[in-house]
Amino acid sequence: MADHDVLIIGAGFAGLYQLYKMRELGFTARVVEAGPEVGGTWYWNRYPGARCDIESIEYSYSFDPELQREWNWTERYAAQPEILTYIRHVADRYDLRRDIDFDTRVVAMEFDESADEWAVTTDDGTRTSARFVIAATGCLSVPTAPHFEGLENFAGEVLRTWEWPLEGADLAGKRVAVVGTGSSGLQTITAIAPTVGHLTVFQRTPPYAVPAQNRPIADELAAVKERYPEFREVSRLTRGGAQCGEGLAYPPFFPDLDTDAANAELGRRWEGGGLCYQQAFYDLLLDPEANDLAAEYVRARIRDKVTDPTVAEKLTPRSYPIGAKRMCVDTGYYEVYNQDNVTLVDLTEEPLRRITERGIVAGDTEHEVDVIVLATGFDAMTGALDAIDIRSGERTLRDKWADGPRTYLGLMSAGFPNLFTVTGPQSPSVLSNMLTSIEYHVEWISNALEHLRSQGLTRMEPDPEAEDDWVNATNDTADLTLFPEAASWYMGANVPGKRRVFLPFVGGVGIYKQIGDGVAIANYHGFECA
Ligand code: FAD
Ligand code: N01
Repeated sequence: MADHDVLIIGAGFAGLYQLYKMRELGFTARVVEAGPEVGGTWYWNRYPGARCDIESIEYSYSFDPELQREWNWTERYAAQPEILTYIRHVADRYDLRRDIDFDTRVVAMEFDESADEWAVTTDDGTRTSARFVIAATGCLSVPTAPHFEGLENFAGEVLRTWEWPLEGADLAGKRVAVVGTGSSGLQTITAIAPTVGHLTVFQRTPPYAVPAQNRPIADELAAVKERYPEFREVSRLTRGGAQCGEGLAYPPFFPDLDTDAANAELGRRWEGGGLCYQQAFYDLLLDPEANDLAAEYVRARIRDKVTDPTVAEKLTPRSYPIGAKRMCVDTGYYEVYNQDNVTLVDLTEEPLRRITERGIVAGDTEHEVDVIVLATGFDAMTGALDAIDIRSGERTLRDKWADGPRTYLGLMSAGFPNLFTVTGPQSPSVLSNMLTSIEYHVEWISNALEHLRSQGLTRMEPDPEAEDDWVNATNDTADLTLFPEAASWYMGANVPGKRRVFLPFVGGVGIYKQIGDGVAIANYHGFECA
């Protein structure tokens, strides 16, 4: 008999809700969390300026009507401390901590065919067993941490956005370098530029950033609270798991608009703020012409904002379609480059050669700094699972996924019974409001476990054919889009040696829900249950 019905790995948004559901259904469950606190992403990423890019009204749990009625978000896009406070509140409100082992990392798991259970080993050498394991390990929880020659010789301080010091960092008056201009770099740069002595930004690929138009949201929140349950129902059926203020209405198709109307739509989205800019045209990531116009609109805004035309040009993305890498949401990012104390180094012109005791050498120039901030990103979607030695029979999951992940619905992988992944690869996950996708997966998995129990069954795994079909469907649909044209983390392109495969399911949250619901209703079609 296994020690637990369910072992959950990770105590971020996903793991906490999964624990709540398991308890509600009467399963014995234990959570193992590598960190010392709940929060996952929002515990680790404490860098200055960290905040969400999905509106707080939507980037929060919906499972408890009282929780969403009582909680008051202060801003349209909540900052990291507020989100972490919220997650801690959730952990305390439902008394979740008593079933969590903190500071404990799962390092290995082996499936026991004779007992239909997993033997799980943690980094303190403890072994435990569970009938089911649910990996709530996060899509962006393992840094790539690229090797920079000489980093160990640097005499100053090295900070990493993904494990910012708990006590914070005093950067006032210092010479600071930031390497990386994705969302983490961009938020850090914007937040620290006013107070550092000198800021040198090392940019390899410029992002497309749209204004957040962040603001207090007391009135908006009160209005949504009046109809929160219906509001959430709508979000679950949208493409991105959030509404962009427009419910289920489809964005216009680009060919239906003349150039003036298309530009007006882009202007409206730009003024509205946030990632909803990508919703300007339904086919923005399908039609190269639509994409070019949307990209050009942003390029023109960069030229408006940045006074030095040479710097503006360096900041202008031209090498990939807009939206094909995760867009950034900014609050004064481009304006930072008008400050006298900020220098931009374009690494495509002056490659980063090495790090010395004094600073960073790019091209022929040594940039002397006191602090280096690395904002270089994550081994997305598969990194946390690859980091665990997951074995079933003769195979490891790592080997099975060497040429790209293979899953059915992003929930399970054939040959690895009783192992579920929350927001796993080939599910909408990172292309959506993650809270919508997390809740959907947690509820789907919970219903599946209840189904097995009600039938007296102990084992579930995908039928290999159903898995093949899903893998082909996810790859084929991604190939219809412009996503594969960018060297993005969506494609695994930011990790040397990682197979380039589009990792999430591109078909949208609403369609995915209909497929997932249909599979469950059809007696878990495509799964073998025994
Ligand atoms: P995580 O929050 O990543 O939690 C996973 C947990 O698992 C971690 O605490 C980790 O320590 C633990 N873990 C991993 N492996 C092991 C192991 N082997 N043993 C034990 N523990 C393990 N998404 C959005 O939709 N909107 C946003 O605005 C947004 N902003 C983001 C901002 C940042 C800075 C980052 C990095 C990501 C952002 N995301 C956003 C994505 C974000 O990761 C998800 O929204 C969400 O927080 C993920 O929750 P999770 O519980 O699935 O994973
Ligand atoms: O990581 P990234 P991130 N030398 O991979 C550069 C979410 N998130 O942590 O583009 C020099 O986007 C790299 O350059 P290039 C969100 O989903 C959300 O910023 O590969 N540079 C890039 O500029 C996001 O997409 C928020 O050429 C190197 C940067 O480092 C995801 O997390 C905030 C390099 C990495 O950017 C990841 O974001 C933060 C090298 N060797 C995160 N290696 C919100 O706003 C990498 N780079 C909600």
